[in-house]
Amino acid sequence: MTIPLNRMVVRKLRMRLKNPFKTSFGTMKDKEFFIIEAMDSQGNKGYGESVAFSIPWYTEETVKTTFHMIEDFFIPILKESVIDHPDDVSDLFHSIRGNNMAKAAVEGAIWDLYAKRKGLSLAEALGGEKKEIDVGISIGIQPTIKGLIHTIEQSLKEGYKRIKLKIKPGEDVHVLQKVRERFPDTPIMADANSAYTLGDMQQLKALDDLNLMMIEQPLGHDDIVDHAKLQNEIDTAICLDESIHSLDDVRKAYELGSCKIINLKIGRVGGLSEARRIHDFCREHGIALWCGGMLEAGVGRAHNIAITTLPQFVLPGDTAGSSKYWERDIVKPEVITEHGVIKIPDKPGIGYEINEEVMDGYTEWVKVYKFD
Ligand code: OSB
Ligand code: MG
Repeated sequence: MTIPLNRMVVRKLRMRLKNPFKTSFGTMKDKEFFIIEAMDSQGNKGYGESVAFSIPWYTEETVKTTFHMIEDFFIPILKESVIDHPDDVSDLFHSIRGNNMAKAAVEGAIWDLYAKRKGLSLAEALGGEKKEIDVGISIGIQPTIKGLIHTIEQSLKEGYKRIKLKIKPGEDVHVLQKVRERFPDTPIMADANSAYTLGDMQQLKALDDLNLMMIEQPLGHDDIVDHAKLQNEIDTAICLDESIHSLDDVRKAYELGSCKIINLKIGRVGGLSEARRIHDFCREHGIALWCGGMLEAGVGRAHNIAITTLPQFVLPGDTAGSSKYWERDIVKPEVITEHGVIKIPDKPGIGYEINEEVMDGYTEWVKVYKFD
């Protein structure tokens, strides 16, 4: 049945993170993003959230390119099209190269709208069956090792199922050795955000001795060849993040042996439909998946939670509760992690309401696009 789109709304928000988040590429204090609303002729509303950062240091997209793509390409395409199923959206956007995060923000709103129209939770609409999901925590680079160890202790007390530590050259082996001494058996992994090359083999081999669950994206953001060489040299599983933009990238990485694990981010792969296709491939080929995070507010967080209910998400993700990131989140109830577990909401769509009052407080501007 056709989804009769009546209008779309693009809302620009800016939220201050509770704590600045430091990675190998830089430190983030504020999150700027868009909430996309898709409304049908009955007044049902679906929501998506964009995840590109203000500066293109994770991938090439930015907050400004997101808006340019959505306003100048994706909304005009939708105005001229008939959509029967959210899977149609990624097909319609296929003629536009790249810009996956912009595509995903719009597609996500239509997935939520579709699920609400069907009276299904987004998790159910995607085919997910888990009633709760395990979550880990991603800890940014800390000023001192003592502070880092304290943060890890706190996180373990709160029940997070695994600890991910950001690393960069110079703040890697000696830090992780100290952490390992203090937490010999804790599931710990490291994320380098592309900060190394094969020339850093000595550090990479030293990391290999620390019994890490995995090393995430040690090498180039656009590389899968050197990662395959590295995976041949080390026992620790490599997990790819930045290099995976599509099912085709997953297939090639699998064929080359570039990784054993994939961090799936809905925005990076262009939306939930492609995420589901990747999930199915990984299930068939025994590649372990987990859902990464982009410091999302509640809407993006809800989408991550929904996709994680699919069965091949076998490792804890980075989607912690709202209170790790925000003084107040834009959804009600906020996303709550208890004992390292998030319970899947069973209401239609994303399963969280928009807290309009809170969202208005973070809104810089709103633009409405009528579909008549
Ligand atoms: O590489 O997974 C990453 C945050 C910003 C940019 C890139 C990454 C991250 C995280 C944190 O690791 C994920 C989260 O807690 O949302
Ligand atoms: Mg990463």
